[in-house]
Formats: sequence, structure tokens, C-alpha cells
Amino acid sequence: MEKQLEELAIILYEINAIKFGDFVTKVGLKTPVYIDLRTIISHPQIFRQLSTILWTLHDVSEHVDQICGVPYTALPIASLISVESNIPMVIRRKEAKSYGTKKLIEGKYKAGEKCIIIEDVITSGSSILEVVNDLKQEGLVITEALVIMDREQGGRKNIENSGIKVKSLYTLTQLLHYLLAAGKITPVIVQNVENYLATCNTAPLKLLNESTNERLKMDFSSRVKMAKNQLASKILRLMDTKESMICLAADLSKTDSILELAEIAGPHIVILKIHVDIIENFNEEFIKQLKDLSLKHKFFIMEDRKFADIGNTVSLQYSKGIYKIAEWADLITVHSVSGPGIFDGLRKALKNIPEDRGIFVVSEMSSEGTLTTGNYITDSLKMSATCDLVAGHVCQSNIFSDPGLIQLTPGVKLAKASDDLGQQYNTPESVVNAGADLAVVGRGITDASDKLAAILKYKDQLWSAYRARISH
Ligand code: S5P
Repeated sequence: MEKQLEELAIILYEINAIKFGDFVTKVGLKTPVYIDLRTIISHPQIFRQLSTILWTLHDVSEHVDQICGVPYTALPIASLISVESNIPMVIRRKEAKSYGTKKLIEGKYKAGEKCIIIEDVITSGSSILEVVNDLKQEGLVITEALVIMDREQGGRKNIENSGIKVKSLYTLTQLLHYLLAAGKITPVIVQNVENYLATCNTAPLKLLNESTNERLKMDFSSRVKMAKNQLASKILRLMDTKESMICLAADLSKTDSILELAEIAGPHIVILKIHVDIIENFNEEFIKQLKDLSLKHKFFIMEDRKFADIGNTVSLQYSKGIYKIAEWADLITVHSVSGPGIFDGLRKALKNIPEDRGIFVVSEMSSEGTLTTGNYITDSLKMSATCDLVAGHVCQSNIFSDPGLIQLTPGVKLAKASDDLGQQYNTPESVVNAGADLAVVGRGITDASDKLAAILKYKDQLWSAYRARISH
């Protein structure tokens, strides 16, 4: 086996499945080694060899009912193993995740069946854990993952913390030594990668892992000191004091209507959210009056701008133009689609702003057919994990467990519904159970004939659901 692994390591290097140099990962981090095992599909013999040797890691005395490859690289490998071992396979779709409606797992299986996971590379372990979560929801039992390459960046531990045994053909260190012994790489490259490994361990995963539901069990006041962002601390404290989880979406186009609503709603809400670009008679006096109301009734102002451009443009959009958002909005919303430079751009715009500011990253949207699914969500979480401007995420489900971050969930109405433009609504109770700390309520309140009564109803229902959540 040792000899075979050594030979195979050299072949993988020669077909460019392993490269050394200066690379940037998809979440914007630098790495001196790049592993791309997708290349093996162009080399059928190597592909077969690798799949066969990977399957030898499995203890044949252990019964397995199903094989599941983590999309995409491991899918063909899992298929080959399935055919060769005559064990059926399931596929966890990567794209379907619109509020639990579409089928996620393809293939024929029964709850209680034992399924083994096949993966090409583990870094943080998040891809495996995501698949495992979905398989577990279908009742499948997962105890083992077979992996070609362990990058030794904390992924193995994250997976093993979920009770899954990880067996890997290579660790990055072993691989380096095989390649060094074969004269394929220099000691300098080995040193480089080893230095990198010493500093880049991924943090213990607090993502989609149901067993780390820490945040949902804690009350808001205990979470205050766990927030990295100052404003997030203040929001959590205010939620606790006001016994409110409402972020009111004042999607109105006249300044007077917004101010009138803010006067009524102010004492009962935590955030008043506006879309400044839909206001027809915007003026600076409006901002001054809204600020005064926010101080009088103690709520924060959010501009739901959903910034999404490159850092430089976003920096200008945030601080310049007619609206000068950075000067008055306590909070803003930001898409992660353009990459981590967006956070640097926003920070740059805050150079002369002394007040606390916070960002809610739109990691998962409420609208039907949204593209914010699967890896987009986990990558968005990872990308924003180191930015201390981030107060939380706009999302639909419990996608992170860090108690210092706030889940802001839009698409909330007293009854499950949808509008005719793709918005999807869930009830206060169901969004709180799905992890919401703050619920964005818009037309549920703005369209009500008695707005105060509507606000109080949402406030009550959300708070009761939260009390029930933390007491479980
Ligand atoms: O995914 C999202 C993100 C946001 S911020 N879905 C949303 O609906 N929103 C915002 O929440 C949207 O822009 C609007 O301001 C509010 C929902 O309003 P409602 O009237 O549908 O409750």
C-alpha cells in the first residue's frame, strides 16, 4: 500500500492534480498548494487506481448499505466504487434548497440504512458536514468518511466531532514527503507548505452542524458579550430589554409615512429598515427626524442597500452620492457575491465615522428560486467570518451557530403565504424555530389597518417562540 501511495502521489503531481505556487482559494485566502483532483477524470487508469485504493480503506467486515460522494469531484469516484463493490449509491443534490420543498437526495434508500461518505479533499470539513446533515435528515446513518486528501487544516477534527470516523489516503504532510523523496519538489517548497499549515488551521466549524446548536439555546442577554461587533452587542441587549425581535421593513415611498410609522412602532421594534432609494421626497431633514425618533424610541436604523459591487465602488456608494448612507445608517445589508474586497471597501468608507456600524451579510435569500443555495451559503459565512463589521447574516435557516452573530430572517407573516413576485413567507414561530433572532416584517405590518395592533401581535408571537426555543 505504502509503495502504491508513493507512486500514485507522483502521478497525481505529474497530471497537475497537485500544484505548488501562490494560489487564492475561493473564499479569498492565500495558499501555497492547490489540489485539484478533478483532473483524474481525464486519466481513466489513474481514476480507477485511485478509486480502488480509496475503497481499501473501508473495513469490509463493516456492513454498508449506501455510498454517497460529496459533489462534485468525489461523485465519479463514488460511482466507480459503487459499481465495483455492488453497493448502491445516493446523490445529494447541490442546488435544491428552497425552504425544504425540493427533493435533495436522489436514489433509493430507507431510513436507518448505513451510508459511507466519499470525498476528495477535506479542508474545514464543511462540505462533508453539509451533505451529512442532509442525509441524516432523511434518516440515513453516517459513521465513516473515506477521503483522498486531508489538508490537515482542522477538517478531520470538525468531522470527527460529529461522530464520523475519517480515513484518508494522504495527509498533506505525507504527500509532501513522497514528492520530496521522489525529487519532484524542493525542501523550500516543503518548508513553505509546512509554515502555511502551522498558521492556517480553520476554526472549529460553527456552521451547518445540527449538534452545535449553541446559539439557539442561549438567551439574548448571555450573547451580548460574545459579539465581535459592538453594534451586534447593543442590538442583542436592546432585544432583551425591549423583549422584541422585530426589524420593521418600512418599505414606503414618502418620508412622512415612514416617520409616522416610526413614531408608532418605535417603542416596540429593534431596527427600522428602509430602502432609501424608493423614497420619492428624500431630504436631509428626513434623516435628521428619523435619527431623532431612533434616539427617542431606542431603535437602530438599517439601510437595506444590499451592496454587491467591487470594494472601490461600494466604498463610494456607501459614503458619497445624495444619500451618504455611511453617515446615518447604523446598519446596512451586503451581498457576499463579489468577494472579501467588499468588506475592505465598506471599511474604507467608514474612515471618518466615529459611530458604531454593522453589516448584515445576505447569505441566503427568501425569494423563490434564489441562487443563494448550497456552497454559496457556507462560502458566504466563511468569507465574512473574519470581518468584525459583520453583526450577523440575513438568512432563512440556522446556518451558523456562533452566538455572537445575529440571524435576521425576512419573509415573515402571521400565516404561511407568498406574494405574486416570488416572496415567500413563514410564520413568526417557524422562523424563530429555524434560528431567526430578528424577524423582518414588512407588509404584514405596513398593510395592516391597525398598525400598532399588528406590531404587538408580531412582537408577542416572536417573543413566545423565542422563550420556547431557549427553554428547550
Ligand atoms: O432575502 C431577503 C432579504 C431581504 S433584506 N428577502 C427580503 O424580503 N428582504 C427584505 O425584507 C425586502 O427587501 C423587504 O424590504 C423586506 C420584506 O418585506 P415584506 O413586505 O415582504 O415583509
